[in-house]
Amino acid sequence: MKLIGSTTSPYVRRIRILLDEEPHDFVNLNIYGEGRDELRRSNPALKIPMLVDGDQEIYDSRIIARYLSAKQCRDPLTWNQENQLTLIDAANDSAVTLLLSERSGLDTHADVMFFNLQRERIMTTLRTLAAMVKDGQFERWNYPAICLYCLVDWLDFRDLVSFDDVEILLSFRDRHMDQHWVAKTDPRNS
Ligand SMILES: N[C@@H](CCC(=O)N[C@@H](CS)C(=O)NCC(=O)O)C(=O)O
Repeated sequence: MKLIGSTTSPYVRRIRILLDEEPHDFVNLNIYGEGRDELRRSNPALKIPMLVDGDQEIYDSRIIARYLSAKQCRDPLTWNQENQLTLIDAANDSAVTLLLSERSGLDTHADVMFFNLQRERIMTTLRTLAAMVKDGQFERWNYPAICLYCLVDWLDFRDLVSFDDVEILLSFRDRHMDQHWVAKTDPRNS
């Protein structure tokens, strides 16, 4: 198996943590620089992660996780867990949009509809996820918990949001940060 991604992407990190000790090659691409040609050859959606398993290519972290789960004969996620992933992805997608806008020289703090919508979505989803953590819904270290970890740690790493209202998310992150593959995939060490 080959995982194509980068060491800084939160979507790639979830799959690296999920793969754990499963034998695989990891291809670390700079998708906005010298790795872009390889990305173009690998995935027409021009996004990471993607997985190659023999002749089978799989795009998108959510589908990769489903593929690995089916391969390992694990139970599918419940509908509530699927909803958790949707919230995590909504916040993550909006945060990636803000980061790319910043890197394009745009003022993401400007009072304009597009940025207001992204910031509003990030905070409504983070507040809901914080309430779920408080309610004990992320007690088990499973795929949704891994995704939440990667989101929170990446938002903190990129300094994209204030955690003032949702500090419990940082406590959740801190409880898991020493696990072997979590520590090994810390984007700060890449
Ligand atoms: N839904 C996708 C999102 C993946 C994604 O947005 N990855 C980012 C890197 S963090 C990316 O490839 N961005 C490229 C772009 O937006 O041009 C997934 O879960 O895999």
